[in-house]
Amino acid sequence: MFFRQLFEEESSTYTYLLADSTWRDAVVIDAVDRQAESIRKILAAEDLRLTHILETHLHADHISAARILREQTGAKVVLSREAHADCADLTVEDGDFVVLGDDVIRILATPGHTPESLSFRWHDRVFTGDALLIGGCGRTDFQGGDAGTLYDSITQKLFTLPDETLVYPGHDYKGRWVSCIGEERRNNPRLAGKTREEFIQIMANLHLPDPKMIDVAVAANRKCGSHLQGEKS
Ligand SMILES: N[C@@H](CCC(=O)N[C@@H](CS)C(=O)NCC(=O)O)C(=O)O
Ligand SMILES: [Fe+2]
Repeated sequence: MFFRQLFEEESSTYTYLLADSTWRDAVVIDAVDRQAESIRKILAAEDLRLTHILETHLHADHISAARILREQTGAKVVLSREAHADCADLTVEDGDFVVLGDDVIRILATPGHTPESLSFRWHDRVFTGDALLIGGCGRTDFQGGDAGTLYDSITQKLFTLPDETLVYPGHDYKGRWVSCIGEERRNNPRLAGKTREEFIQIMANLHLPDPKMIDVAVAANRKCGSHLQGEKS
């Protein structure tokens, strides 16, 4: 088992590289365009073959490296069916899986931050995108977000995983890298001891500024992100 967590500073995004050490097959989750070259270098240095490029959702705060990595490696871009993005090579829904070497990555539909938000479960860990963050959760005030739906996703799909399941989020803005389900279920201030109605109230009163890149990022990510330099869009 090979695992690497990368951090992209401008958008505070985590990218994950997972691989099967026997077969040398790899997948990447939420790759940022600015990091395409570092990802390619890691793959080469570790002698890994990228088979799938997974996106937890259509990001509003950065442009995906999915398209660049597909052009360089031939890997398949995987998005939720709910993304309605023609650029995807493979669309998935709740209960589907992606094969990685001898194992599978389970797809959990966790809508709410956006309708197409997915989480990915692999071995002892779950990659929650912007559904569940460490001590928080994704906002629900744009891109078709819905707080009640997010509450249901987190409490019914994520908090029902074993307590010791490691939680690897899509972002962290305070330097935290990993949590676990038990910790979030007991202590996440947005969710612990909160009813669905209380959660909806909390989410309605965050009043966060829009991400700086929202207009350009969502449009680009509908097309799987940036092209290699010099190619036409
Ligand atoms: N300041 C950041 C804001 C990023 C942002 O709003 N991120 C979304 C995820 S796409 C979120 O849910 N953030 C949760 C939070 O800030 O608590 C930017 O401009 O990019
Ligand atoms: Fe997001």
